[in-house]
Amino acid sequence: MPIVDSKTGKIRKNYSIEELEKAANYMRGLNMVSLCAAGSGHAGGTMSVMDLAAALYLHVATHDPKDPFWDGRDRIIWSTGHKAPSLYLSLGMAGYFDVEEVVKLRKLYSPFQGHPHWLKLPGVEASTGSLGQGLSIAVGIALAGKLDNKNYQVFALTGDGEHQEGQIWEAIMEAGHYKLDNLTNILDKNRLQIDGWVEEVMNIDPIVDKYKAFNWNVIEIDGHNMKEILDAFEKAKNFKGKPTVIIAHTIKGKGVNFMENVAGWHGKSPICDQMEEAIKQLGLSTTLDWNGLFKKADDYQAEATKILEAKQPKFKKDYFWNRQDKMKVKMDPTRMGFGRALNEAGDDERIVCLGADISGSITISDFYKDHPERKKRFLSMGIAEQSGTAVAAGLAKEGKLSVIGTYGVFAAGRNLDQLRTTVCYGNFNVFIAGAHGGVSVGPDGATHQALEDLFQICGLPNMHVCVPCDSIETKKATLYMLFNIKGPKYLRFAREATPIVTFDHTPFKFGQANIIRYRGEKENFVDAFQTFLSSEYKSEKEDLSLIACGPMVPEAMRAAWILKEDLGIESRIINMHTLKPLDKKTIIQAALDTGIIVTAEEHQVGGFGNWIANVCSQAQELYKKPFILGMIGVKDRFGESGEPWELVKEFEVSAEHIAQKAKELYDLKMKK
Ligand SMILES: Cc1ncc(C[n+]2csc(CCOP(=O)(O)OP(=O)(O)O)c2C)c(N)n1
Repeated sequence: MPIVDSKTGKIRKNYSIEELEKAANYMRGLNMVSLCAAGSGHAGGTMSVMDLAAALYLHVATHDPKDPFWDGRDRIIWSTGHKAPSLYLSLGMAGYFDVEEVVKLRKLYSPFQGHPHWLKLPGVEASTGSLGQGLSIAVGIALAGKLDNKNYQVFALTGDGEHQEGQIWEAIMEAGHYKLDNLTNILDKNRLQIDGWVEEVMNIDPIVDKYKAFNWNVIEIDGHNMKEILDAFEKAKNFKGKPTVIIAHTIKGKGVNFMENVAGWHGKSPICDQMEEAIKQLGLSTTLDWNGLFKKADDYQAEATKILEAKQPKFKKDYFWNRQDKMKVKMDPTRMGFGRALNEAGDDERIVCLGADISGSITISDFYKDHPERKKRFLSMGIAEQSGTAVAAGLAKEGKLSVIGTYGVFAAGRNLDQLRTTVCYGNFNVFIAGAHGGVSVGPDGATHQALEDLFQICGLPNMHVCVPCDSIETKKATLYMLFNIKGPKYLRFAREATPIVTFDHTPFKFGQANIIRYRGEKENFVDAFQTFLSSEYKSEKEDLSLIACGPMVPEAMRAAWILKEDLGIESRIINMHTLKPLDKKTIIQAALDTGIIVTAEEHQVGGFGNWIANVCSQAQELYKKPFILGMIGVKDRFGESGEPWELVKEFEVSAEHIAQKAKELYDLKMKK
């Protein structure tokens, strides 16, 4: 049954095969415009799945766009959350909202998050983005339907790369075991994932035999043939006693010749020329008003910027990065330092790197850049972070220097038990790279923003933790930890380009903080500061201390600039790159010397700050000394989509927020 009026049971709209084909094509065009307006997103997979999406939402599923929570509706779970735009376009076409609204995709405050969030957009059934979880949600909903004797059908959309996650197979086993014939899994088998062909990254075939062995009904179709799609859904609905998987053979990037079957288009959005060409190829040049849609997106962005800027702390001038004629800074993502170090050190035969299908973006593949002979020591694990982590432990046990890396959210959170029991309890020499720490991953949104990883990681006994401040320090930290730390080690770095605030000759001693002092404005930001190893620093009786890690160190330095130039306040900046073991002496000394500590982290507040507070509260030296501590961090809320620098402001972790907090505490000290 198609789209219905839940009150009367009447059909609101029924699409013929031709109309469905036309709708899918139009959705592909709007997808191109929305991705282009967003400046990021996933072109390949959204295009491969569009015919299936159109069929499901406009013809197959029973639902009422005017009553998104109608109990009689079929439930659809977009397990493969990065294909969010295809879901949004389907909902829009079905009538949940004006489909053109989707051009607000991935922008700050938008309901069209980089990955779907069901609490932001009615019609979305579950929040997804961490691959491999959606099919389990669908199993739960199907079980509830059985328990309550409800007639709804449950659909899940999954990817072939996603089938490398162990959890997918747990869900498949559960659905087979419980004979969930109210569940249909649509497998978008476009044969590509991020690192290349699924077959080469981590083969999932023979997938038909595997599903059959797990007690599923299997239907194979051409996922771009609308008649075959509709027939398959009809057969699935009528099949009793087993869940059904529709294995849809598709083409990644379908409809645009330069995107088709090209892995590089997985997580990329078209630039303007490419979008125009795509629209032409889709035959939509005269029907799709992309100029008007762009204006809509720009107007929305202008409004969001206005709201954001109105909330920011204000100072005498604009101290933001590179807004002045002086204090210029160069930017480079910290992740680059990790890649450079692996590239430099990679000849050491003991090093084995494990890929988790995002190898380029986290730079772990730089290990074999210009060194094809090292490829045999780069082992692709597919999208299977948990097993990969335990594999790394096995390699380490046999004397390898194993390095595994993925986004921090998955490296720390998804793998926590593997890290705890296998890596840390066993005290294995495993290097874990937690990439895209903080809000750095911007428009991808909450599911991909590592804001809790330090809570997860720092509490593990035997773990060593380092969060370097720029790409130069990241390289030093990688090399040091790789060769000199024997045991579990976690290096947190970021995706977005952040200021370079050190030199090759700047001291870096693992476990010992650096102290940085602002000396006055210079042409280059980095020259305006002097850096000391903490043991070589003599107190200058500063007014307060700012303790930061990672890319918050440059923010703390900028805060020191603001505090001095705007308010005449002197700050001691402490670059606490090593979180575990912590340089307690330097923290206590800062509290004694300045009486004020402000911690700054690009993380849920406390992941870093609580450790500093913990040291201070247990320091006998501080007994009877007046002392205040404030913390800057994300205030107990999930991340969201937006440009990284917008999010730094939105989540109140900018230099301006540090300076504001520092001033507040300074005023308190002065009152005493
Ligand atoms: C748990 C987890 N690990 C890694 C990622 C990053 N990631 C997003 S999409 C993707 C590849 C997905 O491949 P596939 O399922 O084949 O999707 P398609 O190629 O059809 O887009 C990866 C690794 C993620 N979102 N979740």
